[in-house]
Amino acid sequence: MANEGKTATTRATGFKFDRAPITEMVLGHYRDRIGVNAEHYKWTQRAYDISTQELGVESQGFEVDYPGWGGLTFHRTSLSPGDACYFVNGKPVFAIPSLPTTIEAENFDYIPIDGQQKTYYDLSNSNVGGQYRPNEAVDIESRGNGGYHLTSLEAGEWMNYTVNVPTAGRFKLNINALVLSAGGKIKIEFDGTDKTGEFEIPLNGNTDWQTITIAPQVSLHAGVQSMRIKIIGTSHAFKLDNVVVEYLGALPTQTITFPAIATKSFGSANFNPEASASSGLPITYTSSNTSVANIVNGLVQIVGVGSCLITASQAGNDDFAAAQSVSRTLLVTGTAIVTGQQIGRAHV
Ligand SMILES: [Ca+2]
Ligand SMILES: [Ca+2]
Repeated sequence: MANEGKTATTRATGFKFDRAPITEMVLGHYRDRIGVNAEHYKWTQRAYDISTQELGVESQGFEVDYPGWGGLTFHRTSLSPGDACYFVNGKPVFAIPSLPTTIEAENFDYIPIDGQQKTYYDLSNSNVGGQYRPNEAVDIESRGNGGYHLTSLEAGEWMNYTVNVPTAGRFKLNINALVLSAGGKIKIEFDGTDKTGEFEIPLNGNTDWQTITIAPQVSLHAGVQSMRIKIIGTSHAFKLDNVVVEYLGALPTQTITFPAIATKSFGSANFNPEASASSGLPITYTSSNTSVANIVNGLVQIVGVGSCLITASQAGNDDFAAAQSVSRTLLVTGTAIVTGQQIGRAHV
């Protein structure tokens, strides 16, 4: 029974609004793909915000696959309203590149409507090179070897590429560029986070196409995400063929230190179990028995007599892998006589 436990009924258990996720796809369409005025989708946004807050849309992940579930926030960010593709005979072929790989600069995301401010931002309205994607504004020239590159790169322009990172890790970013003059700069963001800083492309006397490392090591989280190339500094300072992403290795590990928890008496105040992660990132606690203890605002709240396991977790981020969780036993002694006074004390 491969599908046992994966029925809609099971997935909907505990949901306040079992159709809430549908707002996600609608919002993604109007806000990110079409780009209508915020006034026109404010109630959809409101419904989405509330359902996210109430249901934890992100945390449901693959377990819930109503139509539209995760279409925006799980698989995409609002920075990727278009689709990853390359073109054959003028027609888009949709495919999301998986890192590590080489991303051809001319294969920026495609959206069937005007891509300005959605999948790219280009300061000249036409494709001044006229090649490959003649109806879009990004400027593309032919290399003469069957390949293409971006030209007429001006300060303020950007191109977005939807990419997949199957495994979080450390990567090296290189570009293949033809340097024309000094002062050209490039920056690459992943999911809106600057990963390279403003890299100034050196005028090093090499007048041929060359590979230039713009970031010796960046950390990327796993998942489909936006890779956005931003052009800064001097305009028309270089032409761009591609971005070569190399895999360097896994993210650094982190460990959790979690001291034993002293025996508590029923009625003790909320307390911090004082686990810590070697990364310095915040710890998340869970309780194995919520009739003995709950977690409230990061503190353990004793609600009954008995024992339970308090588990400390750290899910990792762009810079650290998830830590191995550590559990400690919490023993609560005393008599669980529910009086007004004890209820009050238990919530101190
Ligand atoms: Ca242009
Ligand atoms: Ca341009």
